[in-house]
Amino acid sequence: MQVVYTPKHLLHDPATEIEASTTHSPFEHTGRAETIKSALAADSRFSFREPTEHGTAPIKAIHDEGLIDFLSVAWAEYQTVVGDRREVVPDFFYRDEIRNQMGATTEPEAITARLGWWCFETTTPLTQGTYEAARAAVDTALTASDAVLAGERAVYGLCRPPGHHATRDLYGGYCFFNNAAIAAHDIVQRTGGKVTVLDVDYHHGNGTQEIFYDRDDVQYVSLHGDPRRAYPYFTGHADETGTGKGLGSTFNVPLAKRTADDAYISALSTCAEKIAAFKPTALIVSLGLDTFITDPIADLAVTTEGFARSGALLAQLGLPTVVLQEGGYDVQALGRNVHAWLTGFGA
Ligand code: OKP
Ligand code: ZN
Repeated sequence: MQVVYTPKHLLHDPATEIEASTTHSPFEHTGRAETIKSALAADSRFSFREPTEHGTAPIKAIHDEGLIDFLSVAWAEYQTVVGDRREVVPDFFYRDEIRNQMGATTEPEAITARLGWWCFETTTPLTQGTYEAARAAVDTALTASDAVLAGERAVYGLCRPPGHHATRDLYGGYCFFNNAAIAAHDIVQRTGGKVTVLDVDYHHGNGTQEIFYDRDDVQYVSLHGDPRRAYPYFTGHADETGTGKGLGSTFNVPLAKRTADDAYISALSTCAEKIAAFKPTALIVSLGLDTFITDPIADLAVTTEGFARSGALLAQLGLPTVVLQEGGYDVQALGRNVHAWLTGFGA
């Protein structure tokens, strides 16, 4: 199996994360992608290639151009206004209710205000090289989908930073650009066929869901920790099924705490049936390994064997498949778990 990887992810390198009412070292760090790379490089069934540059047009097809412009200048502009900061985090999040009775507003001018305009939470710092790393993650996803459109059965894009929490207009949840959504839309544009994004990360992919919520050419299927207890809290409930012509093209399966292999595989089989019924021409998997039994920020109980079974089950769909890296924070086990999933699929 081809693996698309670039060391440019190292350019996104925050030292701290503001989460759970404290500041600590980030769960989403450079070592994650490096350990996955090493685990796959040790198996000759995987061959590595670098992403090619795809420019901003495929990103503009999914995200507000203002978000791209902001991310390209934000870190540097903040330094000139606030002073030397290794990482940049908003201290004021814009919410419509702040202007109740006063009418809508537009993007403000001050960099400190723009941060809170484009970002939705505190755990996603901007660093000096964040924009370049996020652009490279998009190129990684698009290069993987290029290879699948050129005839590869399945290709793995080692995207970092991840993407599935980024909405059309907002970044957050360790995500800046929605790598999977950008690749899905690109495949639809180029083939005229339908695409499914299957999101198996522990966290609901609120961004991917929002981007495709009213569309009938991209199906979004997700199984994740129930948002009644799990981040991102406000999306991912079973009754969210799409809107307008997209009604029925979103399918959410919230999972109970400590869900283990057998129950997980059974839920995944239900998802596979939904995918088969949609009849997509290609499948994108948002692959998060934070459903793992010892993941430090999640509470499911899937094992390495469960990941191998997941890959094998999805391979049975027989679809051209682009697998894109999202979360997974037990770094001791992460390489082994990605390897198990991909070899289960059939590396
Ligand atoms: C990104 B991905 C709650 C922790 C939430 C942010 C999680 C972002 C996950 N105490 N922190 O979906 O793996
Ligand atoms: Zn996650």
